[in-house]
Amino acid sequence: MRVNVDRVRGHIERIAGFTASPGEGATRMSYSPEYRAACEYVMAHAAGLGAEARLDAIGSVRLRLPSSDAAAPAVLVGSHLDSVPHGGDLDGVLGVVLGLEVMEVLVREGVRPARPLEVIAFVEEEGATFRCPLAGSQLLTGALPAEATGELRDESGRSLAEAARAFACDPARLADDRLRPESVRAMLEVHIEQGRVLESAGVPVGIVECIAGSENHRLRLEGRADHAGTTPMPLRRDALAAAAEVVLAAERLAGEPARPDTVATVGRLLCRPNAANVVPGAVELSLDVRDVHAERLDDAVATLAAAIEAIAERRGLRHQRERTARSEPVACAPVLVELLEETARHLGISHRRLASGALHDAAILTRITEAAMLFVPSVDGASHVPEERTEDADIEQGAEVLLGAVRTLLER
Ligand code: HGY
Ligand code: MN
Ligand code: MN
Ligand code: MN
Repeated sequence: MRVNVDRVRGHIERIAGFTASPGEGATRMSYSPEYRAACEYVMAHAAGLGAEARLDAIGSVRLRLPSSDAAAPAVLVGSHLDSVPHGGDLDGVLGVVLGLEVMEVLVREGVRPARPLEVIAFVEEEGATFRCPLAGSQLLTGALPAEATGELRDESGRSLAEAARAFACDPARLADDRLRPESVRAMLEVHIEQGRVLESAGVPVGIVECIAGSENHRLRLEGRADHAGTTPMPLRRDALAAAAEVVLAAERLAGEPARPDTVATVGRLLCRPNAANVVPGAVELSLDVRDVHAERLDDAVATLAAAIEAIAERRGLRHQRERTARSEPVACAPVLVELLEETARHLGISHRRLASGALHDAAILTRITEAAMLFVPSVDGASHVPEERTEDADIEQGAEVLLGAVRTLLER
């Protein structure tokens, strides 16, 4: 039996309706009412298929298809349901609904696999609430200690543990839900590419060889708020002017030819007091630096830190920089990369290898099991925006490769 792309598109459209910004993209923050609605939708569908469907200790969705050996290490298919603010309908959601679709095909075929198939939607993948990308998969694999649930806090100061408890989950039971090497056979994640490589190559399926690592920092620049009319320019300690130099320093550094895989972004900036006639006294900004090579990532962060120091010094500002997250660049499991290639070849589906500049839960799962990723093309490379789109034909081909690879892993 083949995947049913209309069923997949139906799931995507239903989940797209669970947003705090209707008509302006997907805004589905972890633990929000929209997030709950999306979780309940996929859990209800999986339960209808006869799968066990639940929220785990920290609010990730866990869908488990019964097998002839319930204790055997499971094949995981996962991604995420949380979004960035005003994001697209496919980022993360595609990987979850394709896991659900694979489950549905197997159930409709009457297959009782030799080992469990578990579909997971990891909570807080984007890090848009607690400023720590991949928080859910890091907590579930032990990449982050359980104590971090009490330390990660949102803008209101609420901890991830408090948010999970308010979501009727029990973070104290995290150990029971941990993903361990002995309980996992392999993990596959299907995701939109969010770039332009596949579209420009005219190839429907990407097989990811390596996933970039990243460092996230919170930088606070403190100068002096002053009257915008009476403060002479040479006497100012303008925190926003300094922040502007930092933004340009990050852009220049990452654009150096010697750093072909480095990217750096200042995506958030808070200015105080943020009034037109007051020289900005303090600015808080986010730094997101990435590379597929760990030593280059380290060098880029160190170079940028030195540039920030020099800017603050020259302008007489105080500054505090705090690292809020780090995920290491990883290689996907070669044996799974080959399995995905073999499956695509067998299906006659055109494919190519590529790197991922985006972070993914699969990168965290490489710590405890063989993990790999499939990409499908993003129209015009658009992602993290409402215009995010992928053609049905590409979704269908990616889903067929996933189904074929999962069938193999369930029986091996
Ligand atoms: O930021 C990322 O790379 C991913 O979308 N969380
Ligand atoms: Mn994303
Ligand atoms: Mn994603
Ligand atoms: Mn991902």
